[in-house]
Amino acid sequence: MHSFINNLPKAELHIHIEGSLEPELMFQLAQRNQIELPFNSVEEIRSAYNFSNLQTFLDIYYQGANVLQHEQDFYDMTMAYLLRCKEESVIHSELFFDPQTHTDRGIEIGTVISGIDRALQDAKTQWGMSSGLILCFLRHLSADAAMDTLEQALPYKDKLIGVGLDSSELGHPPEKFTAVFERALAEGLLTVAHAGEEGPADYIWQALDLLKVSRIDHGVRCIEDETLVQRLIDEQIPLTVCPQSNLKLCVVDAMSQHNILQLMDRGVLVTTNSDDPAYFGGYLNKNYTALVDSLDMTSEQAVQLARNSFAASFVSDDIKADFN
Ligand code: ES4
Ligand code: ZN
Repeated sequence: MHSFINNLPKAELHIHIEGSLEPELMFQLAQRNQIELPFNSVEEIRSAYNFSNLQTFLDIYYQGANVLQHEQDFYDMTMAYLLRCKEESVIHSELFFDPQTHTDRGIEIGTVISGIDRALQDAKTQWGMSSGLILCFLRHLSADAAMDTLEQALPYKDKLIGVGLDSSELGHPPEKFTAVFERALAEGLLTVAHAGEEGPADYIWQALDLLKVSRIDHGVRCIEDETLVQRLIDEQIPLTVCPQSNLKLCVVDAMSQHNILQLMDRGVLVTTNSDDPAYFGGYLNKNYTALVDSLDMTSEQAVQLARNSFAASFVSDDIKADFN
């Protein structure tokens, strides 16, 4: 079953590229750029990865991103992830990046986008892997800061497929970002948002109705609102679920209690994704095999998840037909 999953062609739709930065590369970049890390070894970094909720993770994740300084650093991080995709039969990926984590440290948005995009183009030419890039606004910062970030990114619009919303969910409802998402939509960008990870089902309603999102990232708390579940089914609104992330951030108490297969069996268009693989102990295949090991997922269900990943992707309909 594990090798079946490894060989199954898949798409990944919820991966924060800064969350793919492995401790080894983090250490290497810290030395290359003469950045002080509060850790003395790769082992020390790994042992700090024990989280009790989203915020305890975010604090350490933003700190890790400080080692990223130059275009080549963003390239190296992205290429490491893409090579992993190649090993795991991930043939299409839609990646998030957090520009404000870098621009707030004085790094040009163009440096960030160029480094990531150059790796994406190399993966396309070298092994035919397709991808898309989604700019995420940090929701713990202001709506004005998000609008300013969108404006800085517009000269690079041709390298983006959409915008998203991430970081600390509770206390930062989607409605805070209605104007900036309206602007992004007017610029021809698609929209997605993290909602219903730690936040209530109401944040999912807001993301759909105010931010006009095409997908919900996480969304597992939809289960608390039956009318909402019915809407997700009726409108086939995809959820990009991240099982291993939910376990590590204590969104679920045990993998055996995860609702992803229950939602899929009810007809919700769920997908499986890795979120921040360097921090949560595994890439995409690990997220599939965890469902086999803890939820007795069948090969038919694994195939359904893989099909869903292409159906929920932003590739054009004629390319989708090729994937099926
Ligand atoms: C994130 Cl798991 C998660 N949730 C919200 N924002 C994030 N940024 C990176 N990982
Ligand atoms: Zn996420």
